[in-house]
Amino acid sequence: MPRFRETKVGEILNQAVARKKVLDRVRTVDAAGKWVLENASDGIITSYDRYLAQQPQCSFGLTGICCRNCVQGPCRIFPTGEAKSRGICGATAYTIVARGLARGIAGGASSHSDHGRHMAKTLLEVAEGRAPDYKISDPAKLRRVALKVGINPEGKSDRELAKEVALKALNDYYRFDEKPLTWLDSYITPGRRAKFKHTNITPTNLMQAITDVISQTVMGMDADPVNIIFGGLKTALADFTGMHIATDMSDILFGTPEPVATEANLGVLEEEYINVATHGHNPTLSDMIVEAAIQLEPEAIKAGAKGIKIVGVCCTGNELLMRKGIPLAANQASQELAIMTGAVDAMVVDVQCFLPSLKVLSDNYHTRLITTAVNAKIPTATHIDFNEEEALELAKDIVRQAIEAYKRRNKDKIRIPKEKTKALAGFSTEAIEGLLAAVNPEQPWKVLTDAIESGELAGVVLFAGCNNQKVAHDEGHITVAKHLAKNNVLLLATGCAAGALAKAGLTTPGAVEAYAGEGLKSFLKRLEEAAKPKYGLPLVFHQGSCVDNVRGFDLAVKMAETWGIDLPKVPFAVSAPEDMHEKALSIGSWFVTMGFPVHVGVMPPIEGSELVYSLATQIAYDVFGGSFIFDTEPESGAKKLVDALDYRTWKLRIHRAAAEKYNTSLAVGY
Ligand code: BF8
Ligand code: SF4
Repeated sequence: MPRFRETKVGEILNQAVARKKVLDRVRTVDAAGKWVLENASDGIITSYDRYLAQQPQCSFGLTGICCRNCVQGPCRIFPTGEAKSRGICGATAYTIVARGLARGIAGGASSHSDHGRHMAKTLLEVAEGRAPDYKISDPAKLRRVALKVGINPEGKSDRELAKEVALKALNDYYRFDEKPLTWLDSYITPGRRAKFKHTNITPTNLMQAITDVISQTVMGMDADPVNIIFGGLKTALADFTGMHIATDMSDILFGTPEPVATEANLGVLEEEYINVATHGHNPTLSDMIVEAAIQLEPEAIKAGAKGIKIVGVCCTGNELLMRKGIPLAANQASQELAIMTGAVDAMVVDVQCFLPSLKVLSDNYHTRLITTAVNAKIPTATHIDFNEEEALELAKDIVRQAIEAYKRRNKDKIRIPKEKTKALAGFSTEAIEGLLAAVNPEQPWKVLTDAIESGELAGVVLFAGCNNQKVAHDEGHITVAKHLAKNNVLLLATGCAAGALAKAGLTTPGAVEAYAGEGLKSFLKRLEEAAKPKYGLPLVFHQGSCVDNVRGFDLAVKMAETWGIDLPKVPFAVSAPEDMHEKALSIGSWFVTMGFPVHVGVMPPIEGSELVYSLATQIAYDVFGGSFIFDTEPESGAKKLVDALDYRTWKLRIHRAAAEKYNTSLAVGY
């Protein structure tokens, strides 16, 4: 039976103290960002200022005990007072907190699955000849994915196969046959499959998993917090599915990433060039912008510029960075600062994580803000309805808007910081396998698992997630990464975490020398000597955008398969030191159900219920083998991650010794 220990109030993080600390904090540790805020702000209000203006934030909202699920609300829960301790309908704190969390997961799952469906639809359009500007760039990946999801590629042309794969992916969204989702079932371990079946959280229809949890949490429905949270976890597994579809389709269309070298931070903007910032998540738009910029170079030169420079912001920036070596200008919290350099001629956004304030901000400059998605518009911004059938023409329209804006530049307002760093990216799980195979071609992943068993490495940690104004921009990511590197943890990163670490120079070989412990250094050196990678190996392996968290997951599965154990025993953990978006909630939740420790550096609104807090931190561990580690102090969060890895590695070693002694396989009795 799951253990439930009542938490003491004192054990729950003290929000009042945390809040006081964030008010006194520095805004950013990003050198270029700091420079812009100090030298180019001209009194312009940014999210850093708006965060302060919101203080103090409501403690009911902060702890999740405010409900607006019906029009009788808002209801707030007071710990004392008979009538006040329940909402008007009688919902208690644990019901309200659980509902809020489950709905947050549904928000994240909607975003990722929307993204995945768009990519699958694009692949279908390519296969049917309806998206002439795109192609199947990676037929080998297409065949790998086909085999993985149970499609026989034999004797089929790339387009025939692409159609079949795309339809099978889309089928995960719409079917009603009550079978587990293909893109979940094909990638998880047998142990996880059994666990999800046993706990009744296997989703069978991606869209339904999202609508089910919304229906489960409306007024007058489920009041049982455990049942609600399990509904949320089912939705989180649907999120995983949408993310894996997104990554697979993107690799097929645009290529599986291979290591590339480029630069990161606001210093990548160049005054003599027309700067186009691509921002959002969907590579179908940003990829075409790159192509349009190449074709329109003569028009840019005619306008007086040296050429067109494309830079990335947030996750679409990561997509371009890892596949095309396009420099990354900013992550989530520094997106406004990019415009404040006065050198961005157009910022083009697609979906997710762009700020509505960008328009007000860009009005202070010559910058043209262009929205492109039918479901993501900003009032008074230029809107160009992007679609894959006319992709290149529309991308050219967008780039031409940038050329026009360039002619209206105000030179007095251009203040570009010098700060930028070298950055390596493109470490897909396939690319990492290639590096390991240079050491051991027969059993590449054994190179990694042996290094962990021997104590050379402490384990693997994947950095995920966002920036959050509640903490100093990028500080959490950098602090945790340096601590883990010193403790010989192999580091992977995606999303804004990867952006933060890239801007801080941690995705370079130089950072290995500066920050890695002896074991990590020797491990990376061994790979380098065998594989001779063109750019060397970095301290942190940049794996891509947020949907690419599935790459880290796939890597953990490879480790589990090599050892012959299930995921909760693998020394692999996740850290989101600056979680912000509902997508981060959802990703964290599915990593927990997959059996991993997940460190979270900014408290989600669940402290209002000790029961839900305990579910996330204790019961999850009992049921799934993974759990949340909430810690708002980066150093202390990092220490807990190392402890969690050490515990798993220690157990592995003991069982290895026993297996050798009794000549059994590792997993027996374990
Ligand atoms: O999907 S890490 S702030 S940009 S949600 Fe958003 Fe968070 Fe950044 Fe990418 Ni992910
Ligand atoms: Fe209040 Fe219940 Fe309505 Fe929520 S659902 S707002 S707790 S009455």
